[in-house]
Amino acid sequence: MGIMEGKSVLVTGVRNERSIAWHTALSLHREGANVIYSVFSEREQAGVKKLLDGAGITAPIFLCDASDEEQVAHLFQQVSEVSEGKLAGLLHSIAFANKDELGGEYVATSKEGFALAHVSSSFTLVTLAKGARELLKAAGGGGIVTLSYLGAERVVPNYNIMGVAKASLEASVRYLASDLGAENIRVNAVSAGPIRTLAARAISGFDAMVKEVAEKSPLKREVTPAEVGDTVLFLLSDWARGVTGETLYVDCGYHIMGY
Ligand code: IMJ
Repeated sequence: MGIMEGKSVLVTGVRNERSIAWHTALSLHREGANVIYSVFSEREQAGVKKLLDGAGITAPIFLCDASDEEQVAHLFQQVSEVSEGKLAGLLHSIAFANKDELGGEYVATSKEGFALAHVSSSFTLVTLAKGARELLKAAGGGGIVTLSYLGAERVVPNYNIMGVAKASLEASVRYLASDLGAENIRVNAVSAGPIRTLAARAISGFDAMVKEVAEKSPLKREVTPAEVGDTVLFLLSDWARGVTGETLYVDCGYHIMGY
């Protein structure tokens, strides 16, 4: 009997087989959850369908641009219909910034790029939490998890505007946890170590950086998306029923090191 047996969980942000969201979904399926997918584009919808077919799983895959509040309202109508009006969990795995602002000096960030990164990467958590609230309440409470990165707290070369947006996201986790706690809705972040996903593709010097982080980390290796997925599963599950407002690092211990 899996810990998520009979529970519905909405997973956003799957883009391909390397996505942290996909590995979280695999952990959730393994523990018996009914996973519902929300993706950004039709291309990703076809991609997730293929991944599910390959794994012998059938699940609903809805289309939604989470930065459009009307589309999010429509998404939760559809989610309600396939989940008997009850949701046990939500994974927010969504971020976007202008590619040309993920490099060079942070001081060059444009007003539009600043707003875009915050709306896409941080405000979407607020919109999804608002949309999921009634369904989570109907389930007697549940978990919301988002994904962050060390660049929220420390200066990481090239991360720039995304670091500032992730700082906003982590603060938002705490305010949402405070608002929703009385309804037994918990809100947490997982801060993953660097992983070669689409979100890290073509970032200059990324491969060398992943290697160096692995060497300096207590566990002396790279973190895997499956390890991040299992930690997200834990935070979504009743095993984490006493944990809210937290940012939990899954980075082979890298962030504890001083040098
Ligand atoms: C991204 C940029 C710069 C340095 C980076 C990253 N490091 C890591 C990432 C060190 C680990 C990946 N990451 C944690 C992200 O949050 C990535 C977000 C992102 C990536 C892109 C690339 C393509 C694009 N826009 C993006 N917006 C956000 O056009």
